[in-house]
Amino acid sequence: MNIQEKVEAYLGKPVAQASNKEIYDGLLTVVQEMAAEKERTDSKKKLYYISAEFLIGKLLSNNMINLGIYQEVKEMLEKNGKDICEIEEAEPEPSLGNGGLGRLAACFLDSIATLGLAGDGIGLNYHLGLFKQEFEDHLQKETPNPWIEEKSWLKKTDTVYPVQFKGLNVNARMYDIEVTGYNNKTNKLHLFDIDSVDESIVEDGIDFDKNDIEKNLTLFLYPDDSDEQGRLLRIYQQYLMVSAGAQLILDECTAKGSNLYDLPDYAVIQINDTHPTMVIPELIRLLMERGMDMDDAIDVVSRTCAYTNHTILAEALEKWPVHYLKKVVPQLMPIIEVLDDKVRRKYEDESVAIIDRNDTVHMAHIDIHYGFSVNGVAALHTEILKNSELNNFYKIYPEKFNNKTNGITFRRWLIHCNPRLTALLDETIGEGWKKDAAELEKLLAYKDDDKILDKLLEIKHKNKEDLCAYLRETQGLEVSPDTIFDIQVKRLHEYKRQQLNALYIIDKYLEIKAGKIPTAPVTAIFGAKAAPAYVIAKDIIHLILCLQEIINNDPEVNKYLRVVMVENYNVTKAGKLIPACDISEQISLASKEASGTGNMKFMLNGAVTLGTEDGANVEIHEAVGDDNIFVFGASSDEVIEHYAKADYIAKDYYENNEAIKAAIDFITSDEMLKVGCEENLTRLQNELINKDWFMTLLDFDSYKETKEKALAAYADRKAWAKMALVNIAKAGFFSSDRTIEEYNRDIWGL
Ligand code: B1N
Repeated sequence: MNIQEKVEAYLGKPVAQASNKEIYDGLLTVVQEMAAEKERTDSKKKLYYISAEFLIGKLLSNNMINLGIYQEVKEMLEKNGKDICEIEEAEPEPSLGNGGLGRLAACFLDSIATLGLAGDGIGLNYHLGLFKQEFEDHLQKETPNPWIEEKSWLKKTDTVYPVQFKGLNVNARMYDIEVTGYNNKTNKLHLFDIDSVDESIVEDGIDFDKNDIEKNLTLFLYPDDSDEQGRLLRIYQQYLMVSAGAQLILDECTAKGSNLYDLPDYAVIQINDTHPTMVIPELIRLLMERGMDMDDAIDVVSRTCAYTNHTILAEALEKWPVHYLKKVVPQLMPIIEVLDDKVRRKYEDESVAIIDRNDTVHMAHIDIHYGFSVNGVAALHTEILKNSELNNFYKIYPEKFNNKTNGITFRRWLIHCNPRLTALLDETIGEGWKKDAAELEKLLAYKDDDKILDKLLEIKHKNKEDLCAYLRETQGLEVSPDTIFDIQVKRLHEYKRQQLNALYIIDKYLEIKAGKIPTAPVTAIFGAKAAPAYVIAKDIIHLILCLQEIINNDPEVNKYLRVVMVENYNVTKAGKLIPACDISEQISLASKEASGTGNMKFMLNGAVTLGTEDGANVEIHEAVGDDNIFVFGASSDEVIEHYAKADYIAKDYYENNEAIKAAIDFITSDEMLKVGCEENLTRLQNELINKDWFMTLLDFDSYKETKEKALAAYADRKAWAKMALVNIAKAGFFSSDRTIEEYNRDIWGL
């Protein structure tokens, strides 16, 4: 049977007569069957990538690309009067992640399968995922995001593991999602869940009874943790994931013949940030339950687990009070105490202890002492870990530390999201780059080829037209593809400095009002969700939405400047925004963005970066050279020194810099208060003048100057196209296939 026949056998009617939703269900079934046929069975050692987040995005098209049937299906649909893009619309997006960390896990699963490695994901099946963002009165409102339908990629299995909390026993059931490799075998993403979870307890936005664990355990990803109940719930979630995951790992390894003393020959566990850290004491506990003595168990586990650090932000490094752990998972505390005791006996240094003097457990410290590898996610980040943040650990275990610069899967972030550019690459440099991303460099040979440069500009313009149509349909926003698309999309956080971009926009607005007409019209596009309890982040969203209202409705200004805040930014929207971008805003305070991966996606799609020397921007800068990137701002060394000396005073900048003062004053101007909310705007203004922990004002002048340069450079279309070409050609290093090859070579040994 060909694909059409298979789909029609499922539907019981011709494709031409079926609805988009029915066709989607039919294709899902066919793809699932094909994926299952390619399941891997032959490996002794397997990687388990354990993560609280897997931001996998919609799966239909990517699976079809990986299975090699995308083109065939697209043509079959066309023949039947259907459009594959409309079929894609019928698929709900699973929202099982916040941002980069979760998306990285998804890119890694794709690359692991593509490289033919045996590696499965372990995570949680959040019914309502991360909240859905809606804008109301220029404010973010959170609503549930149900994504699991009658027919879905989740396969319910009969695998169930008992998980014990204090005073509560639950059964963790495993659901599987097939992970297809590009022209290769299929791995699995295992998501655990409990049957008793009840979506009907959610009321009024995303509020629910935080005490009713049996009903709420896997409802949401990272429920509001601004109160103790929320934080306890997070521990419940983490333990459900690691306990069920650890039981699965031990069962699979024993089934393959492991006697458990040789566990490291059968399994390697990559711990994605500290959220799954309890897998270490839990494995030790389970091995002891199966008869191993404690020292052996600790040794076996320490040779099986490896840890990835994704941030140096203090507030993101998890620390749990002992009394929280005792309330939820008392069985782990005696083990954690022994782990701490061993560390204290060996090292005098209080700063490397696991349980500190305030009875707080430092999760990252467990990972570093009792794992065999510690990696950062970009060269600069790893250097900062070694030389400052984790220096005391680096001195003890220099051999454990290594860098693995992040990467992205080109299947999703080029082949699927930018078919026009994909076709141009295929025509000019062949298709080899799809398997070996380094081959993109062949494009450099066309650097002075006017025909290719024109084509690049034409593709970008068409992608911008598509985005304009999408913004019109989805949000009723009118923007012109003939303006410069300047895009900043990522989670909202003060260190990422969306507020710096917003201050620039105010400055520009005031200039235009004063009669200074810009050389080129710009559309400033944002997309960002703020954590529900992160007040200042939500205030920044409010500021941007107010600016959108004021600027877009001002006929004097909107010819030259428009602001777009995309609602509910997610993987699907990223796929539409990134191919249409001219300038990629990567403007975090140097030293704070561990890596960034959006920066890589934009580069790959021919955008030019405007960025600080932070995270992987540093490596992008090295790859493309000074002429093909716009770099500004204080260096990470300077920033680290400011923090050490505590000598950055925002107010000095406010008082001594006219442009800064005018922009900040505008936040609570009459115009703003007419559309916005005084409480939010005043709070944000105060924060910027009196605190500004992420040094927005420090970099304002240099940001403005460099951004003006970038906007001016855009006018020379040929020169700009050349910059785009170099960015695409040099993006090969940022393929997650390269990253995964390095993980395997240095850490996993599969
Ligand atoms: O991980 C990404 C990096 O590219 C980003 O630079 C980094 O910010 C991101 C607590 C996090 N670090 N830490 C988190 C996520 C959820 C949470 O509850 C921390 N996310 C990152 C991939 O390496």
